[in-house]
Amino acid sequence: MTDGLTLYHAPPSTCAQKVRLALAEKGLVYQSQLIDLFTGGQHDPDYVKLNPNHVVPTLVHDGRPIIESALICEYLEDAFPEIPLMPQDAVCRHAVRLWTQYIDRVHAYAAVLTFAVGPHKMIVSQGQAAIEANVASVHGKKGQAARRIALEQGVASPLFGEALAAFVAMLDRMEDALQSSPWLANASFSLADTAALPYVLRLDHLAMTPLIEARPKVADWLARMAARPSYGPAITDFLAPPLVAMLKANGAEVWPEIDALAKAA
Ligand SMILES: N[C@@H](CCC(=O)N[C@@H](CS)C(=O)NCC(=O)O)C(=O)O
Repeated sequence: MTDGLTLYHAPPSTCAQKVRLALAEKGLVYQSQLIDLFTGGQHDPDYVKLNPNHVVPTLVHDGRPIIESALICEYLEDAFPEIPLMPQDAVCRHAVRLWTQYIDRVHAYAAVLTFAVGPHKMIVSQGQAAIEANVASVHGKKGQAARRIALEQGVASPLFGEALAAFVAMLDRMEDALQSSPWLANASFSLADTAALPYVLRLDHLAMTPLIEARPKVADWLARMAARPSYGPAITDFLAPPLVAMLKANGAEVWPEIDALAKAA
């Protein structure tokens, strides 16, 4: 039992999933503090003192806040090296970091991909006030503008096309890497794999599963990730089946448009 670890997170957040996977892989026990992103918990002044970027996750270790999901995972590796998620060799460590940095760039498209498809119908059906409230819940003008486009234009927006292209490129890069090794960065499982999983999973939850199935190495990797003991406590235990069903149903409705865009990407 590890005293002193508290994770401020949200169940479906990709960045939170990434950190929960690293915690579970390392067998670390933590206190869970859920932040409701839909009601603006990330803007609570007490939370902003921990994470001035108004986002989840934040890990607090013995009173010290640690932010940025990729860096939280590296911090866990430094502070709790007993079960390593980084290789020993410097070249291999660099290979892992190339992946985690790349996945951070893909993350920049995750909100547009999600909100143009998943909760899109629910929010739009509630009218303009609901759209405005959702846009206002995002921190920063750039993020707000992207959210507005995702909600007002959905999968028809060029921004959605850009986000989809980024995710398809990620799958292609993964398929390529997995030709020569069982895990993304090297022969051994690492923080590269825990970083990528939430984004592949997000595609599945948005009913874009055929994009994964078209890449057999990625599909096999995903099945192996889901079979690891970390998957239950980090992912399944935090997935609300009705939310996933809603995301999948809405994704399935727009799949023909998405399929056409992905083929053109
Ligand atoms: N670079 C940050 C990104 C964190 C991030 O974007 N978190 C999202 C959830 S995955 C969030 O808290 N969004 C709240 C909002 O947009 O208002 C990290 O890796 O921790």
